Amino acid sequence: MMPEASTLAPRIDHLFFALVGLSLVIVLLVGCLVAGFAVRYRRGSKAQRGQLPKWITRDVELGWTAATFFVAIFIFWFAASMQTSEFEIPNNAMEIHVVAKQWMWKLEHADGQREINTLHVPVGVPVRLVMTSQDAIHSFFVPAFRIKQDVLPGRYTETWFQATKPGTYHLFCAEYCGTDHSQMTGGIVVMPPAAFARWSEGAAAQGTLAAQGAVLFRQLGCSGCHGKSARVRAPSLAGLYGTRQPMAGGGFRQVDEEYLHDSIEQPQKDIVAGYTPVMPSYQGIASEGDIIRIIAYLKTLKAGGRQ
Ligand code: HEC
Ligand SMILES: [Cu+2]
Repeated sequence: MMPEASTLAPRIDHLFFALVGLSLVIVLLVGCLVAGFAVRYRRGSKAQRGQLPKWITRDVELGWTAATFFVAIFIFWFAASMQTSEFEIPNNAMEIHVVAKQWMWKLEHADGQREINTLHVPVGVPVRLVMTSQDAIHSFFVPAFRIKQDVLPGRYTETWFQATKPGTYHLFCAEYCGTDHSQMTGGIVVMPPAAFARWSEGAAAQGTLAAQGAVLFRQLGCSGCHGKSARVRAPSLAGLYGTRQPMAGGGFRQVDEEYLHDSIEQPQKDIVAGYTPVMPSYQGIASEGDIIRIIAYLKTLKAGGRQ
C-alpha cells in the first residue's frame, strides 16, 4: 500500500476503507435481494403474486425509508466532518511559499532558502503551503501525505501537512498544464529535526524573505507613498495583516495573503475607504516571487512601527 507519511494519511485511509466497507454491505444486501427475488418470481414459478404480505404495513414502509435516509446523512456527516477539520491550519505552522510554473515547482522557505522541485521539511512539524501559479492551473499532489490542492494564477491557495516519517516522497502536478505536465514532478524530503536544522544553516546568505521584501518595498517605490515621510496620502501598512479593512464601496475585507497580493497587482479592485485610488498596478512589474517577499515583509510590520 501507499505509505502513510502524514498525520492526515491514516485518517483519510480510515475514511476511505470505512466508506468502501459500508458501500459493500449495501451492495451485498441489495444484490442478494435482487438475486433472491429474480429466482423466486421467475416466470412460471408458483410464488404468490397478488396481495402484499400482511406484515408490510405503512409503518414498515416509513421505517425503512427513514432508516435509509439516516444512513445517507450519517455517511455525509462522517466524510464531511473529517474533511472540514482538515481546513484548520495550526497557528504555529512553518510557512513555505510555492510558485508553480510550466513546468517546475519553486519552493521558498521563510528564512530565504530557495529550492526547485525538491522541498526539505522537518518531521513532526506542521507545514503550511501558500501557493500560486505564474501561468496555467497546476495542482500540488503528494500521495504519501494524502494532500492535493489546485494552484491557480492570480490567487493564493493553501494546504498543510505534518510529516510523520523521515524519507523522500513523490510530488506530482495533478492538473494537466501543457506539454511537459508529466515531467512536473519533484520530491518532499522529510528529515529528522537536527538534520533539517543543519540543512537550513546553509541559507541565510541572501537574508530572509522578509528582508528581501524590505529591499523590494523601497526599490519598487512602495515606501514613497506608504512610508512615514510620504507626501501622498496612503494607508499605513504597519500591523495591517490579520485585520479587517473597511472598503470604499462598503463592507469589509479580511487582510490575508490573498488580499495583500490583490492590493499589489490589482489596486483598483478593492479601494480602502477614505483614500483616492492612485496606487499603480504592479502586475508585470513585481513577479510572483517579489510579491511573496513583499508580503513576508508586510507581515513583520507591527502596528505603530516604521516602514
Ligand atoms: C502612488 C502611491 C502608491 C504607491 C507607489 C503604492 N501604493 Fe499602495 N496604496 C496607495 C493608496 C492611495 C492606497 C489606498 C487606496 C487603495 O486601496 O488603492 C494603497 C493601498 C495599498 C494596500 C491596501 C492597504 C489597506 O489598508 O488595505 C496595500 C497592501 C498596498 N497599497 C501595498 C503597496 C505596495 C506593496 C506597493 C509597492 C509594490 C504600493 N502599495 C505602492 C498608494 C500607493
Ligand atoms: Cu503543472
